[in-house]
Amino acid sequence: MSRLVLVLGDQLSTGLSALREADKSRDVIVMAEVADETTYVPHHPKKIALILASMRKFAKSLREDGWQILYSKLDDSENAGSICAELLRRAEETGATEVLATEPGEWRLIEALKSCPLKVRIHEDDRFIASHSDFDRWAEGRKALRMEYFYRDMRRKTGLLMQADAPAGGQWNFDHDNRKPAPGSVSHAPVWFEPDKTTQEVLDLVEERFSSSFGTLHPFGYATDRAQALAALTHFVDHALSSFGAYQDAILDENRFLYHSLLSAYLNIGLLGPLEVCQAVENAYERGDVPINSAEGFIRQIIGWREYMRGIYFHDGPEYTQRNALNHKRKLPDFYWGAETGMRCVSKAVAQTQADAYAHHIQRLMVTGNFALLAGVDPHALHMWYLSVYIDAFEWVEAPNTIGMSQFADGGMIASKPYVSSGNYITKMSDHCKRCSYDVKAKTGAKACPFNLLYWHFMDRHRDRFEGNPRMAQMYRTFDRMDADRRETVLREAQDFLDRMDADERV
Ligand code: FAD
Ligand code: DLZ
Ligand code: SF4
Repeated sequence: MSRLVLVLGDQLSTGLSALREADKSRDVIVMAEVADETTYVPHHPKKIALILASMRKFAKSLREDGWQILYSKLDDSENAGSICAELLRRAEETGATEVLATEPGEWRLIEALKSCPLKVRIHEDDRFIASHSDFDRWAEGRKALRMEYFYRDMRRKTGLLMQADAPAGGQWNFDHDNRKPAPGSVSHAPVWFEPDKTTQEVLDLVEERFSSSFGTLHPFGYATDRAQALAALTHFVDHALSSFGAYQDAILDENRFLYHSLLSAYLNIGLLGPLEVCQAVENAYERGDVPINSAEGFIRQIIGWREYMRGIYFHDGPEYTQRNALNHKRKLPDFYWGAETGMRCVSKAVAQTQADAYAHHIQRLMVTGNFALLAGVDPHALHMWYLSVYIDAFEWVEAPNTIGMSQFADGGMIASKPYVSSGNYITKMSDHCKRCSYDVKAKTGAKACPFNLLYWHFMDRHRDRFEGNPRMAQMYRTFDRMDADRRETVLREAQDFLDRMDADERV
């Protein structure tokens, strides 16, 4: 009796655990474009296009490799609309009673597979460096789950940038070399790919079905198969990696990508593997083509942050996305969905997100994330926004970044202090402020940068929680040294700003 082998839209890797378990001569692969997955959040049209085009091309390559595949397109008339319903339909068609699956990257879909009335065997997704048990073992008995220590274990485990037992370059972490402000200009541009026939068909379908969603579909240049993703990796290593480290935290008004790799989506849907990406970076370092701060900084993002975030998501369980330690309840302002705002940094990050389904890490963390945290936006609403609008967003990686790192809504499981800053940080790392309708130097008054006002509002309303945090004590001392009238003015103006924002006035 044949079995069904489920391959999801972010499981496009030939070494997938369910495929390894399957028998090419008798088992049948099921791949399904379904309404439920394309609409559970209002995904950016580019994200839907990336996934559907990559699914179709991956299915073709599996077929050429001799697999039997039952593939459902989104507009097939018999399409049952959800992963479980498609499995049931295919089980009836083939007589299969058993399904081999690879663990999905979201609790929502894991639960759906578990409650699907078929025998579904879920295999761990081992396209990661740390398994669930590796992470649980590491976490056991620790008071704080800090990324840095986890990362060192991952360096030892993979041997990446290791010289015997010691880290290459004599240090584990070169982050202090990776904080250069915005460079005057950037010589590099990412590589884009002309849509082929398959991608064009998907673009037509997505345009017809999802054109009212937030996000611009055209031009579409993301890689949609492994060969293209590998070309994007090579392009990054050859042209951008050497400057990646130094400018990792910089933001430029006129350049959306700086020296970032844009590889996250390809990694997350399985077109690239984390180890091969890190090995390409390590090779460039060993050839002497890139400095240690770039190689280490990049590898840390992948075997450190990426693996750690996944570990936290699965370690903490399905309730993680509901956490709201700071009890923030404000609705997400309309300017996250493209309404006008005078805050140049925010409007540029959102416009870029709308155009490319991409913004780099510091824009996500220190602009849109920082603003939401300062303003007290409901972290779950913000989580749904990040999950919708970014090309690389899947809950296992998006939620810990949003709920934990960016919003401190997990109460400090990931971050030892909230990532909040006034306009100072943004003006140091970017050139936005020169073109803003607000004045970053103004601390009060009609022109005062809202980040400056809201920073103190945040500190004031969370004094009980953070005053005792040694990393924040200095800021409380600064606040307390302010003249009482000035303190009162700042808080009043911050509240006034929030009231106007809540009333949907242009701020
Ligand atoms: P680069 O700057 O070139 O970094 C290299 C790679 O490192 C990335 O491709 C990515 O795989 C990995 N990486 C870097 N930082 C992180 C991180 N914090 N967590 C996990 N991996 C990391 N990343 C996602 O992949 N999906 C998300 O949905 C996502 N949501 C985020 C939400 C918020 C609020 C924040 C602050 C960060 C989020 N990130 C997410 C992490 C990070 O912003 C993106 O991985 C990165 O911007 C992707 O662009 P890039 O490929 O050019 O990355
Ligand atoms: C994100 C996504 C989208 C938009 N569409 C599909 C789809 O039609 N079929 C599919 O198998 N997967 C899709 N995906 C990816 C899934 O949502 C993803 O597997 C889960 O969110 C778990 O990470
Ligand atoms: Fe952003 Fe404030 Fe600078 Fe304007 S002045 S760009 S709001 S940090």
